[in-house]
Amino acid sequence: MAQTDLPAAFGFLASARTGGGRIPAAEFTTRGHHTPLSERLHALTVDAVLVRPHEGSGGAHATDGDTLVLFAGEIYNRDEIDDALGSRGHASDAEAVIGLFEKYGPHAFRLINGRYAALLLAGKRVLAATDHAGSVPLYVRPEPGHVLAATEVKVLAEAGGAIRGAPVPGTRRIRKLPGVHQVPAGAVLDIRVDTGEVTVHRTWTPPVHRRLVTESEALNNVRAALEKAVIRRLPAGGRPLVVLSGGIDSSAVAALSAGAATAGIDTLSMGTDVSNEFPQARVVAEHLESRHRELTVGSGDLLALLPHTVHAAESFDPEVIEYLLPLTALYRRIDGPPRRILTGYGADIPLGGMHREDRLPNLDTAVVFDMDTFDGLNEMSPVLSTVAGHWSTHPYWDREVLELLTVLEAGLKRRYGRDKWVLRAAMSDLLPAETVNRPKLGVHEGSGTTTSFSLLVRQAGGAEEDVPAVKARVVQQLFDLTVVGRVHPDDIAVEEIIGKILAEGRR
Ligand code: AMP
Ligand code: PCX
Ligand code: MG
Repeated sequence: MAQTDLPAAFGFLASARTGGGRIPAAEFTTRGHHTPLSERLHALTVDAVLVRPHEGSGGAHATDGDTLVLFAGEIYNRDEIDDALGSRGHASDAEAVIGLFEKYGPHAFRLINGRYAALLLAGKRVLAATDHAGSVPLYVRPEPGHVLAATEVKVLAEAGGAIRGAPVPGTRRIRKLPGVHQVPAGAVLDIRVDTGEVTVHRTWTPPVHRRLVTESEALNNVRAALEKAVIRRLPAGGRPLVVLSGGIDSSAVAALSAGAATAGIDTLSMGTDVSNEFPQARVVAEHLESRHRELTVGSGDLLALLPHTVHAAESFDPEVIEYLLPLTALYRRIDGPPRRILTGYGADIPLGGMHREDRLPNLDTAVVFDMDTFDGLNEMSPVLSTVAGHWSTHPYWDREVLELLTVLEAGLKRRYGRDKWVLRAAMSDLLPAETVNRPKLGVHEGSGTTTSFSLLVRQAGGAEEDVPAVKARVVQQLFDLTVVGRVHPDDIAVEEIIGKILAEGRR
């Protein structure tokens, strides 16, 4: 658990070199104070910039002898780690990583349940590590003698002049950015700085087995694990903000937060002029006595944020961008001091919540597929909210909760004609019956995002059957412009891009 309300750092850029090499300008989407750092280790020169929510320099990096750690994000199982290391007290997460590395070497990263990206430099090696979900994206550009790493790929695009280099098996190259690779979810890239050679170690993989357990065991375990995950994510003293759609996923997080946060909780719901789920969210807010706010965004204003969403998530999956667009709008309008935000994001992936039919084999196929394909989508990237200075965290993708939910047999996920049955049953005593029982729309549906984006394409002259393909081209172009080309998202008109794509299609 973080010592303060927010992680010590939201992101970083680092350069490690044996000889010369330049560090690019640190132009992050993430808002925060930039703290420069320069260290000479035995064999490496390290220059870095940490992006931090507060002024100051403590907590996000740690040094011990010839080892340096840069750490963005937070660890949720500090209690277990401190026990294993025999340390108690107020060391930072970065220091905990150093302690683990001294005892376990690169296996250290198998032991962490967190939301983080970390860089560990020791000897001639750079270890670039992500959490199990890759929820804080991390990118590297390894070249002989010089390794660059950053939590936003646009920062590495800034470096320019890269050589394509050899492919690194087990990592993904980034579109139009030669030499740049994304660290996979649940992985450590072990990079030799002198040669630029990379070895990939997996530290987590989605479980593929399933467990048959009784109803009561399943729901007790789900309740306990989710409660623990929520508690570990609450601010030390102040009020958490729960982004609440009124569906079971976020309502469960709100209920468990309200039960544990001594100062009470705030809830926030967004809708558009086209569609909202305000009444459903209000039922929950009233039940939990949260300080509740509703936020209406015009659908034109919402669509104008498409470039900002791609720019923050650095993703060009058209469906993911539709999910993230309303959240982008929401986060950007949370004014005031930096907040710790809890979401219900990701519950539908291990629970097969998006799957709307009764057959269990198909449900488990959908879960397997989604658990195999989330990597690289960046749908849980903190940048979506750190762009406005806030830290988001997703309890359903806590490593323990995720594992538990994934391995439950499909018949506990869909039961008695109900989707996400085990979660609904686990939460039935804390929420109104109508909330527990109501099938929920996805965020993109509840807010009318999908419809509005489709309408925009149709109004520009796109044919109905071309809408999905045009959307895919639009987000890809937005990626090329804002991430690769570093055009500011405010300077992009989505209608113009759609118009060009349709004109190209007609040629
Ligand atoms: P969903 O899977 O549709 O529930 O969306 C993922 C998460 O995003 C939810 O669990 C909420 O935390 C958040 N969210 C979705 N829609 C809204 C909304 N209309 N207002 C506030 N938060 C939302
Ligand atoms: N969601 C889902 C996740 C979206 C699907 N992502 C994936 N398959 N990798 C969730 O919250 O679980 C909605 C709106 O539903 C976002
Ligand atoms: Mg959901």
